[in-house]
Amino acid sequence: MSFTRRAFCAGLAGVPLARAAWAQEEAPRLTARAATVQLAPEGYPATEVWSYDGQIPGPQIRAPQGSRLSRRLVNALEVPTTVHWHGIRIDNAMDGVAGLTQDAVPSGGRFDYAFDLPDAGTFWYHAHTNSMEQVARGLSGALIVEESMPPDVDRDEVLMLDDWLLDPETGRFAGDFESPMMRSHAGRMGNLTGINGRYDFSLTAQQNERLRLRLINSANARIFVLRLEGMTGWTVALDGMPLARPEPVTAEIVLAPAQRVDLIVDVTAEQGAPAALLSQAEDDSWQALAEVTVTGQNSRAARGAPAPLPPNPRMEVPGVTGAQVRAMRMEGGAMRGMASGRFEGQDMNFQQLVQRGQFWALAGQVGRGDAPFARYARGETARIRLANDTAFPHAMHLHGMHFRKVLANGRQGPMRDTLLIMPQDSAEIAFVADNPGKWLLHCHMLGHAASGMTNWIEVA
Ligand SMILES: [Cu+2]
Repeated sequence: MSFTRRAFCAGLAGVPLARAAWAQEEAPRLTARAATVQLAPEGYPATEVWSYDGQIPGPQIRAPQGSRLSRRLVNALEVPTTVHWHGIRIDNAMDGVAGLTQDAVPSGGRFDYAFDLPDAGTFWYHAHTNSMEQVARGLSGALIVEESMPPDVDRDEVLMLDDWLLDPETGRFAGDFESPMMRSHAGRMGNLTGINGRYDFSLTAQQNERLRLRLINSANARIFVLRLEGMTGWTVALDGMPLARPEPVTAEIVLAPAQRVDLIVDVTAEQGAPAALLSQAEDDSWQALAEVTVTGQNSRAARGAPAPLPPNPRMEVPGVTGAQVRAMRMEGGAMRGMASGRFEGQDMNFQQLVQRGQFWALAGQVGRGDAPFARYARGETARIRLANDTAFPHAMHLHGMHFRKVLANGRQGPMRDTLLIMPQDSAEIAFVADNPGKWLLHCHMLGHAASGMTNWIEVA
């Protein structure tokens, strides 16, 4: 199954936003509903998606740091759903995890989300009820929390990277969302990649223009490996959290599912010269994921390295040396399997687990158990050693708090909420358990999360 790239008229179809209906509401609505969207190239059938407000991706939400965000989720789908506000250090009751922090919102129901935004940065929101299927069908959008003093850039562009597994004959989502093959291997990979709902997303820019590019990987399982062409850039934030100092982009940018990277890039290409965000394809060739058409020259001369973004509050992780290290072994999946795991309160061997559609375990626990992996006193420094004993990479995401990787010599990596751990690799993460509640720690390859790679912690 593949798509051919066809000539077509460029430009995003204007999607009207109904605003008048909101006027009387306490909070603006975010409606989860079916819609028909042209994801495949023109000439192929349109796709029935599950969307927020009829758009793929959902509406871009922007709010100032320190403000309170409220949205009334209206569930116009035929299935229950919830919204998770990924990366926000949020009030636990607003985290959107069905069965842990709230009941799923039934079809026809609604739920009022309202929470503070302590951190500026690039975040996103997505379904967290049967997320394997619901995110794949389109239920995600960008959530941008703006600094009070934004960096000196000419433009701020949000790029939601995604892939879709579509049947070219019908335009429908292809394959079985429960597919054991996908769940036990790398996950559900699309046959069409794109940005902001377009397989042929493009930008126009001038030479010397300075852009802030907020990249969000909203794919179910795809790790994007990216390069800049005709642009030089710096990484200024990861998963929304500013780096202490911008780092020049000198190598590939690896963006695992759910991860974000904020880049500040200068367009160096002259008019007519190639410029693009390139993505490495399965055959290792480099394809333009976003073409940048350079039209003329910006009047401003090329600038030096950008200043760091202002830090967010509570970015230090003290007390790592004395903190108890808890081991979380990641195991299972095709080619490795595992001896046994605990599923729904029972110890089972791998064959019994496979019969139940389960393939993975975190610390011996298959799927979310009744007891948390660990309980932390509020304010305690937590330290978890994640060891990947599987044949696949996993993007481990912690809800409610951000962590730092513990490096050699007492150093710490950048603060983030999702960490890619390669096969046979391990990583230690540390964080201050300062946000009370029940928080998931799970793989963001969503098929893995649905088939065992979900655990949780509790902060009292
Ligand atoms: Cu995984």
